[in-house]
Amino acid sequence: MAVVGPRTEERSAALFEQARRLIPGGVSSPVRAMRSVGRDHPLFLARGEGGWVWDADGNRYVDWVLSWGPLIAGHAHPAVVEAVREAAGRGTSFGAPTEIELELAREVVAAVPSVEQVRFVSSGTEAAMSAIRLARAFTGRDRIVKFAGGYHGHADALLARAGSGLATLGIPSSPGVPDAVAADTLVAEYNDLEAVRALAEHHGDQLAAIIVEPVAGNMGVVAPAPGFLEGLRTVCNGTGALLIADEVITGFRVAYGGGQERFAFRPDLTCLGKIVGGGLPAAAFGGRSDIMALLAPDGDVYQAGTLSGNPLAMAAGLATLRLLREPGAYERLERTGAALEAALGGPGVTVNRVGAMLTAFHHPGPVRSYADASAADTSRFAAFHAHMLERGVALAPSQFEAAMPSLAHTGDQLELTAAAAAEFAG
Ligand code: KE4
Repeated sequence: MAVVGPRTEERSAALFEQARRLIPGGVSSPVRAMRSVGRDHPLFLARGEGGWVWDADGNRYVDWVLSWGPLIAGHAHPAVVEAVREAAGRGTSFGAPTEIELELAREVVAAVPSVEQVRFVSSGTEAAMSAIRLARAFTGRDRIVKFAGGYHGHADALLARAGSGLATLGIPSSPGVPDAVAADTLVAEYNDLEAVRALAEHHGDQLAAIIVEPVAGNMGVVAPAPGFLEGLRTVCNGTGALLIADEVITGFRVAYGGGQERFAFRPDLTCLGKIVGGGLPAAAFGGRSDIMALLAPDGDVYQAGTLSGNPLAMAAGLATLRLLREPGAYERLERTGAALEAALGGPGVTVNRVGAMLTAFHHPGPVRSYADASAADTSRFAAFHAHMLERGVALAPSQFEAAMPSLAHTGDQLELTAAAAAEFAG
């Protein structure tokens, strides 16, 4: 349906009024509410194709959100849609092992350097929650270290000073998390290796794991400082804690083998999500076989899921990874990422980019930590976001999220984005 006449959001607004009576905040995930960019209602989206998305009023946008990362092949890629359609015709779920699940497990183990065994779950939250439980069981310890502005899903243990929606909404830590649980979660500043060493000095023999995004994506994009990831590996070796790489965003995005391939470090456990499910609900955690062996039914660490390894999600994930294995895929992602970086850059803007994930901070720069990111001008970002929407460009509705270039984005879409951003800069 093409938009005729002036741009309107009437249908989104009407749908939102209905939704908020039935769904808290009218959304199934807080960041979608678009509150931090000063809007009184979110956009209801209706259809996507490649790098384009249409809202319920028929407005078309270049989509740099792409469902927060899974759609690295773009919306409704024919190969992905056909794979899902074909799988659905054989049944949507069995609650039993399937050959297609084994096929994706084989692909993940082959792709991610440190993963010797992998288990599928239905969300990144489940992946991170399960990896933490496994690390606590393996080490017999309780304390974990996460990083301020790091987001690993909404499991109790991982919500202390988290990023993404909590940073967006200014929620320091969620109510409802028992003090006893929060007490075992230690928080350091991303890229501050000395702070981690100090925590290890004090808590070393109680430390089960350090969980880190190889490239921070939930404070906005902040790259690991030289030596930071290797330094965490050394701290873990010294204390007996496990290093967990949360590659839910970076997995298959910054390299086919994720951040651990791009930055050449070796975690003990890895969380995957988003791209591995190709836009359907699938995620995974994996790593050293001696650790994964503790999982039921072989071991006693319980973790389960009705829809884990869902065949449709496996099909979408396999089709997406197949597209990423095509020659030139990562060169194309790099080119598109660089072009978007140039398009969004400008006076008073610092663009942090690693491959096909980037954030344009409305901040003079540099932005190398959560403290730096938190000093960004979120009001100016909100004005920029609104300006770009008006001109048909959809950015993540938060300064503390990442833009997600894909294989589907075109030169025309980049030019549209650059022209709209240049107009804002004036
Ligand atoms: P999910 O439970 O949302 O599938 O994954 C949680 C998660 C874990 N680890 C990392 C590094 C993540 O980025 C995420 C989820 N990312 C957010 C956006 N940055 C999802 C968007 C939302 O919460 O609606």
